Amino acid sequence: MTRKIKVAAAQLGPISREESRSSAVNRMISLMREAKKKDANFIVYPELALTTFFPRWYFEKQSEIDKFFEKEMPNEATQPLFEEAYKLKMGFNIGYAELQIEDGIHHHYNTAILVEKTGKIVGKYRKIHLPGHEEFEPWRPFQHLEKRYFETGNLGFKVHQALGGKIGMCICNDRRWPETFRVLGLQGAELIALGYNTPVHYPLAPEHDHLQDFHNHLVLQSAAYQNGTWIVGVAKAGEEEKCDLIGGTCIIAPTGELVAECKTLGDELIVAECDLDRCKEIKENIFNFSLHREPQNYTLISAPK
Ligand code: ING
Repeated sequence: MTRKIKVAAAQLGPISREESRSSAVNRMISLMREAKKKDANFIVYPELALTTFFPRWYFEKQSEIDKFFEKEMPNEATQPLFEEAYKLKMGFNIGYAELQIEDGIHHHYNTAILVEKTGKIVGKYRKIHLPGHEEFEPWRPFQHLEKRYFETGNLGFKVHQALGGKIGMCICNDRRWPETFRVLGLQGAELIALGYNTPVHYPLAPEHDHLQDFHNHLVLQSAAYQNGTWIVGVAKAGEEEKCDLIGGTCIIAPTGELVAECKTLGDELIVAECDLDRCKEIKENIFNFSLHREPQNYTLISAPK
C-alpha cells in the first residue's frame, strides 16, 4: 500500500492588526475547501496564523500582549476550522501564540499543532529558536521581540505517527538551524511541516535583505536532502502593517527538489503528492545514518554554550 499524502500548503497574505481571528479563520477555511477540491488530505498553515505578527511592536503591558494569545485550542475562534477539517477529513498543522497557565504561572509559547483527520490534536510543538531581542530597540524600523514575548519551547523536536507516516514540526527561525532537522531526521521524520513570518529587511544585516528568499529555500532544500524528508514551508507573506514579509511557500522532496512553490504574496494554495516511501531513496543510501554517521566526532555540536 503506497503511503502517498496529497499535501496542501496554504500561504496567507497579510493579517492586519485589527483583523479578527474569525476573519483569518475564514480565509483558512476557504483555502482548506480549495485544498479538498484538489484532493488534498493534509494542509499546512503559517506560524502565528490567527493574528498579525505582533512581535514587531513593543508593548508595555502584559494585558496588551496577551490579547494575541490563545488560552485553549480549539476555542471559539478556531472551532469552525476544526469542524470544517473534520467534515472534509483533512488533517492540518497551524501555528498560534499559546498562553498556558500551569500551577497559576502564565507561560507564553510560539506554538504549532498537528491535527489528524479525526479532528484530534496528535502533536504539539513550541518554538525553540526564538530570534530577535528582549528589549525595545528604538533604532529598528520595526521590533522583533520574540525573545521578550515567548518562552523557549519545552517540548523538544518530536516526530508523531500520523497521516500514515512520521510527521515532524518546527517553526520559522528553527529552519535556519540544521540541528532542528537532524534531530527530527534521527527520529525518522518523513514529512516536516513549518510556518514562518520572515521580514525582507533584517536590520542587523541589511546587505542580506535581497538574499531572504534564497536563504529560505537554501535551508529547507538542504535539510530535506540531508535528512531524507519532505518539507512543507508556509509563509505569512506580503506587506503586513508596513513590514514586507517574504513569500516563497514551498513543498520540497526528500531529494531536495522544490516540487511546488507559491508565486504571489497573498492567500495562495499549492499542492503536491508526497510519497513518503520516497524518503527511503535517501535514508537507506547517501544518508543512511546507521551506516555512515560518525557521532563520536560531532560532540561539539551539542556541547553547552
Ligand atoms: N522570523 C525570522 C526568521 O527566522 C529572521 C527572523 C528574519 C531571521 C530574517 C533572519 C533573517 O525567518 C521568525 N519569525 O523567526
